[in-house]
Amino acid sequence: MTRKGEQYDGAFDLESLESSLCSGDRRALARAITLIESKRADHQAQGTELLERLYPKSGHAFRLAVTGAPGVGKSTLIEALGLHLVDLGYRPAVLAIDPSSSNTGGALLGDKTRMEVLSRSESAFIRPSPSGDAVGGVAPRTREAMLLCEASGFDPIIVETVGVGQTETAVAELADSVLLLLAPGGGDELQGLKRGIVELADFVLINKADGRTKSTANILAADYSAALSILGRANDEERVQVQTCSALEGEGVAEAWRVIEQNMQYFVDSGERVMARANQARQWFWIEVKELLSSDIAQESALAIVMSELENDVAKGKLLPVVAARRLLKEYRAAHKLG
Ligand SMILES: Nc1nc2c(ncn2[C@@H]2O[C@H](COP(=O)(O)OP(=O)(O)OP(=O)(O)O)[C@@H](O)[C@H]2O)c(=O)[nH]1
Ligand SMILES: [Mg+2]
Repeated sequence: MTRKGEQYDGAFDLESLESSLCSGDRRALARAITLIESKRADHQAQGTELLERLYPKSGHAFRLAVTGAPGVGKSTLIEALGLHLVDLGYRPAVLAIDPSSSNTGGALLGDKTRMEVLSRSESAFIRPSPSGDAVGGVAPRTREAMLLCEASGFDPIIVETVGVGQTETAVAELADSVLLLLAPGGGDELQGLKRGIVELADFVLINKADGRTKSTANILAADYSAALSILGRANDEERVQVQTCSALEGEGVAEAWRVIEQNMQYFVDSGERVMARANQARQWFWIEVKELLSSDIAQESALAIVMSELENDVAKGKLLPVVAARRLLKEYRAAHKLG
């Protein structure tokens, strides 16, 4: 195959991709994210090379996670917030992690998630990421995508993720601040508290404070404020802020941003960002080590039979998962003569 053919076949010209990306070209950024998300070995190698080159140019944006139950209005809020940010002169990037795609492998995004008005803005970048089967609702390559957005000059980076179980923890590890969005009618109204959100969320926003749900939203906000002031953190500055908004009508969005922005400023001025980046990098390293190790073990053909036997025994309840895992690791070490 000719070199031209290889290019056509999907090889990327890294140098021109890098320079276009760094000049803020949204198409180049989208292509770079496609590259790092690709499962092709040659793309993965190129993707890693690109990330290594861009790593020194990343890390300076504010990383905000927006989490909450399905349908509370995360995408609607992010669109309203994004438009407000553009008005203020920011260049926001939105990475929307779509859980519905885990079975299909492709993003099945509704109109709202596409954030059509915001996506028309030259100053904004929106990218849906299929979450795949990643633990915690964070797409496997969300961290890399975030770095690419930063290198491309986008700031802040907003990550939309559905709050299910472990998500908040996974998201808190990658974001500087976590905004928990709630809405009336969620059934168990104080659900966020139960999931330990006091430790994880920096802001609580009660959405849909409009029309028929306005009064319930206000009651919910008062309940949360009261509960958080009892359960909350020791000093006032660190206490979780509770506000109401209507993402649909754009009410309360600027007010919410004002609080987030203050927090963001403090984050930089106090030197907390430097510490947060160090922690995030450390956590990321261990996540990668675990992923690499488990995929290495899973690909070990000599262990295929042992692995499926152990898995079956675990599924039948005959063997404790932790015992099975230890046994597998022992076999792996023996196969590699690791003592
Ligand atoms: N009344 C009212 N409806 C809203 C508001 N914000 C969002 N909605 C509606 O709530 C529904 C869900 O909104 P989305 O923004 O898609 O919610 P989401 O949290 O992103 O949903 P998922 O991504 O599926 O988890 C849509 O029909 C919105 O129009 C609001 O402030 N007020
Ligand atoms: Mg959404």
